[in-house]
Amino acid sequence: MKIELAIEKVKPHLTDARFQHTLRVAETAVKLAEQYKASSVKAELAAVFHDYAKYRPIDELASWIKRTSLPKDLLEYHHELWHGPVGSILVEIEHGIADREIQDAIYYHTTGKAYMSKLDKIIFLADYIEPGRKFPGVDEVREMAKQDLTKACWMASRNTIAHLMNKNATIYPDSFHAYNDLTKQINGGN
Ligand code: DGI
Ligand code: FE
Ligand code: FE
Repeated sequence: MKIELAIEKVKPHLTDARFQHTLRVAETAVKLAEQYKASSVKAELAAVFHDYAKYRPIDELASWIKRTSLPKDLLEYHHELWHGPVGSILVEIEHGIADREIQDAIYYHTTGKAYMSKLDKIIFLADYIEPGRKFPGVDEVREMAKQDLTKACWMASRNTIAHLMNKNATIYPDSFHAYNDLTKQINGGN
């Protein structure tokens, strides 16, 4: 799908603020793809659709999880975690985007996972460091993103888990799997 059409398809599903965020994630993802030699075409398309399902009603998201092969344990965790996995399915059903790499990057953009591909890392990181984000510590991650994709993802994963733990939130297993795997990748250790 051409990027202009993708943007047109996504816009009505998002608030204006979320649409602006999406455009910034796309711009950031393209830069990271160029820098780290991934497909900027796939990065841009995945970024444009990454929050596609964000504003579906909670019961519709739950219904997609129940009716498809998505893991049922998602239902035991916060509904914020559902828009990535459901979005990865809806882009295919509603827009014919049947590209596993793009769909995985959409699927895992919130939590990450073990063994993230380069495209998974780019979307995960772009969502975290896009210029509108103001998380504590984000500038450090932005700096690291210029040097080392994996280390920057590790910092984003660590910051997100630490933030969630400070709020006494539950953490989805994939978030821990991402952190553990990225830690091994940067340390080579355990
Ligand atoms: O959709 P966005 O707001 O652009 O960003 P996102 O998809 O990365 O994150 C949505 C929210 O999900 C954000 O507030 C952080 C939160 N989150 C990420 N991992 C976990 C999580 N929330 C819980 N409860 N558990 C997690 O493992
Ligand atoms: Fe999201
Ligand atoms: Fe996002």
